[in-house]
Amino acid sequence: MRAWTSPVVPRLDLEPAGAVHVHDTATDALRAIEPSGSARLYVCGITPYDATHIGHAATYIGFDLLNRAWRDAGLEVHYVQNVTDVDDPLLERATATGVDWAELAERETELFRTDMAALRVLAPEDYIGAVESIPLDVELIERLLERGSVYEVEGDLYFDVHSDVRFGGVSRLDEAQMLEVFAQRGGDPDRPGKKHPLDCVLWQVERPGEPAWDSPLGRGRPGWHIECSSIALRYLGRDFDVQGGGSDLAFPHHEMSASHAQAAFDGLSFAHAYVHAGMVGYQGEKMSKSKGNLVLVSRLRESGVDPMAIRLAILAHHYRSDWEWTDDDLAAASTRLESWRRSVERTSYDEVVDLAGDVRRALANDLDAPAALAAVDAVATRTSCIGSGAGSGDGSGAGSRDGSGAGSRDGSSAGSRDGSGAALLRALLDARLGILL
Ligand code: 5CA
Ligand code: ZN
Repeated sequence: MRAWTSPVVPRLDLEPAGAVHVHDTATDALRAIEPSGSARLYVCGITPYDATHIGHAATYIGFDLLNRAWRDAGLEVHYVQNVTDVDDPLLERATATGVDWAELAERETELFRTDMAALRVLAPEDYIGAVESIPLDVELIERLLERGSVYEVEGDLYFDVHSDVRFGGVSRLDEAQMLEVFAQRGGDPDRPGKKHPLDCVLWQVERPGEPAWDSPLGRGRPGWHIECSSIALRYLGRDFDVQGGGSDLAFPHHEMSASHAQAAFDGLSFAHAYVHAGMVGYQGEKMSKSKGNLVLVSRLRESGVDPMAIRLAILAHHYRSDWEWTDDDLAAASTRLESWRRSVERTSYDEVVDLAGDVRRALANDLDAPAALAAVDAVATRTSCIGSGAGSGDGSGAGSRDGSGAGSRDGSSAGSRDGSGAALLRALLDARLGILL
């Protein structure tokens, strides 16, 4: 599947940055992620039945910080993201609105691409749809069948969660907690005929009125979790660096995806670390397509909001915290963006070199964007005081939106050790925070 056009990341004319530490749900600890060779990142993509909301954007911007941090450390990054372009909620929405499910998926995926490009999120190298990866699912399910991890209930194929001795190791929930969450997130704990309530569907036989594909497993369609196991294994290989998504995916989705892969291959760890973004709420509840309490990125853009203000509003919250979107977030971000744009021409090169150290340290410490923003604010405040005191102009040159000062076409940053830090500052904010001044 086609991804979106990735923005060019300026190379910083500085020593490469150090290792990044991120919180791993499986060990509940900060871990240094030091990939060997190229860094391998998988982030669960959208189910395209409605438009991108601020919660989605926050999750993808959170992982974009990791992608950018790795690149700044001199690593090549292989980033894979899926699109769940066939699944129950998508089919239900299509039926309810009388739209063809495939058209709905394509329309919302295209809108997502436009939103991601506007927010300057780096595109994945491989953007893979659930439908196009069905043959990979079938191959993995056949392997699980050979290993005795699969059984049948009225034609549907189920995964025996206890065939993976490490089941439970990603989310660290106990069985009672798992059971509660499983039912809320698409599971069917009470279906008669299952060996264990937590066992999940791998392949379901064709249902009337639903799309289905021919396969050696019979005509049907895959379950949800196998999609991310098979795509990650095929495109990133075993024991890749980070499996990411929102915290609502830790259980059952990431637990099941990891277990499918681990049951299929002896001694395999699916991912090295499992990283989860917090949930964004709105009007007192988790922002979600099913509840309909959405603030849509596309609608904000249509109303003339600068996408950089949306990105900055999101970056003001730590990726791991749960928070609630309000109009104040956007107002504060717009003020901040203006202040940065006013002060950029007034910064000295040495000042930006120091700032780069602070920004990189903040982001290396579990992607602490709020601390990075505070460091930029401190420089902006200082320079605007100096600037107005010295009468050095109104900073109108700082607002140039073409990014021409941020880096040369080949992506390397310009900078003059004896003078202005404007070019390096633009390049720093662009490369590390995805903010184009
Ligand atoms: N297609 C599956 C993953 S394989 C899926 O969960 N799709 S989704 O459209 O429901 O969510 C896409 C991503 O946004 C997931 O990583 C999810 O965890 C995240 N997400 C959903 N709602 C929120 C929210 N309110 N706040 C933060 N992240 C969210
Ligand atoms: Zn997924």
